[in-house]
Amino acid sequence: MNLKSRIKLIQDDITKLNVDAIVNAANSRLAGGGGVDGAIHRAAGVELSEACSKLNGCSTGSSKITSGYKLPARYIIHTVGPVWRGGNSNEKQLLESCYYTTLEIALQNKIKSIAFSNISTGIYGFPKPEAAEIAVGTVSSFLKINLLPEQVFFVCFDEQNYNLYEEILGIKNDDRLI
Ligand code: AR6
Repeated sequence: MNLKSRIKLIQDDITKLNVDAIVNAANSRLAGGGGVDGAIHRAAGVELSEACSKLNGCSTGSSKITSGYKLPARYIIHTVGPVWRGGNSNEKQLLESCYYTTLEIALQNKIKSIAFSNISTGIYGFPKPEAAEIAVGTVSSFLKINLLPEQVFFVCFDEQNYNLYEEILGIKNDDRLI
């Protein structure tokens, strides 16, 4: 499968997706919160909070895996994005590390399909254009040298992110999935 057919763009609620793993934009305590994290915790149920509380947190730029519990997805990979502090606090490298460490965990767990939320681009304030470039660049480099995951979905909730990814990925309107 060529690189282009392994990457898909969708505009949807990530909690609804029937994929092997979804990627949560978590905080370092893995304590649940607002945004996509809140939506995932609500949809997965209380067992997710119990599992997260046993993981000893997760540092910024790192990722940890749990079961998906009540979600259609089998796994959740929780990654902790950087808070945007103006751009001189290693934010770009840390965001790249979120995507990379998540993909490494996906590979170790033989995950075939994975859906990423737009890490750090909500409450954490990372500029969306730069975040989208980092997401697509890191995922593309990883897929070029690894057979798994076979399929990566970028899941955009807001129109601005969707349009940015559409442009970076060079997707025409007719290629839209929804
Ligand atoms: N499905 C897909 N994407 C979503 C959904 C959803 N249901 N809901 C929101 N988004 P954010 P962050 C998008 O704020 O910036 C939490 O409190 C949203 O449009 O969820 O990494 C955590 O506990 C945005 O583009 O994550 C942390 O404390 C993207 O998800 C903190 O927020 C990420 O926005 C993490 O902040």
